[in-house]
Amino acid sequence: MNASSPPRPARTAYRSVFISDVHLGTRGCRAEFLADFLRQTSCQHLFLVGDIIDGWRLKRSWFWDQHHDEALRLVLKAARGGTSVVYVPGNHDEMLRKYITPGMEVCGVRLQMEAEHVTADGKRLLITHGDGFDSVIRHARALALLGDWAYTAALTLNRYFNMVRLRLGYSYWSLSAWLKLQVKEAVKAIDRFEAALADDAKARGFDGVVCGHIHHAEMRQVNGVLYLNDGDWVESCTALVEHFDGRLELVDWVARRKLSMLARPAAKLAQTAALQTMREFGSPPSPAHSVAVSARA
Ligand SMILES: [Mn+2]
Repeated sequence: MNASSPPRPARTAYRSVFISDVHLGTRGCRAEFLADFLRQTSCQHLFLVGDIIDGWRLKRSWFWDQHHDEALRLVLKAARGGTSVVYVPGNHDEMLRKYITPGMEVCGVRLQMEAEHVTADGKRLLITHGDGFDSVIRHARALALLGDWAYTAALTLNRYFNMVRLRLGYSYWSLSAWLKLQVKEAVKAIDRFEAALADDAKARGFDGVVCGHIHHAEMRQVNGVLYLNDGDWVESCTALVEHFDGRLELVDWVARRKLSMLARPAAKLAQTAALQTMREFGSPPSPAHSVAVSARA
């Protein structure tokens, strides 16, 4: 046994993998989990369903570390290794849309405005990011994602808020009732988004639609077609996969690998410390980061 190379974990092979809303280039991106997923997965078809790279327009908040490098490197490695990789841009990487020409390919990755995929059991799927149907959502998305914890926090806040209101002579105003209404509206907005995409796919003769954009993984029949949302790698870490018999499945990588969304990667913390040191003492970055950068190619 070679002591220098650790044992490779067995890879799970799928016919197809669909991921979107990775938002590489932002702090919110869980690139370390995506890299872990990509390392342990192999597929014939990889679809990048938009919002993969973010921050083009917001240079000031651009964030990139070795995990972001690694995730991108693994995608390109898959393309080199024979996986058919198709990149359908979303609204956060829409600058790519301007450059798309028919048959365009960059580093083995095909760029397309939309894509089509036929599953092993013959289902014809339309692949699109989904931001074209934004008008039915408006500002509801963020509220839909308002979890229980935020709700509890809001209730506590509401108590203090009303103490101040009463002191100033105003009447009691229920934040919780307002929030409940907003969440209800947000859920309705997601329904509208799903229906709009499903109806469009149906009208164009598809059996289903694969999308992202709303960071809400879902797999269900909507108005007679399959609505498949592959989720995101920011708020959850999910992918849509197709098995070799055409069966579709949503993979929750955090649940499957028993990871914690609250944990920040050690390497990232180490790098932050290194940058801090650099700023204070003018010393070079940590060797770990230099290796990641030089391996970029
Ligand atoms: Mn989007």
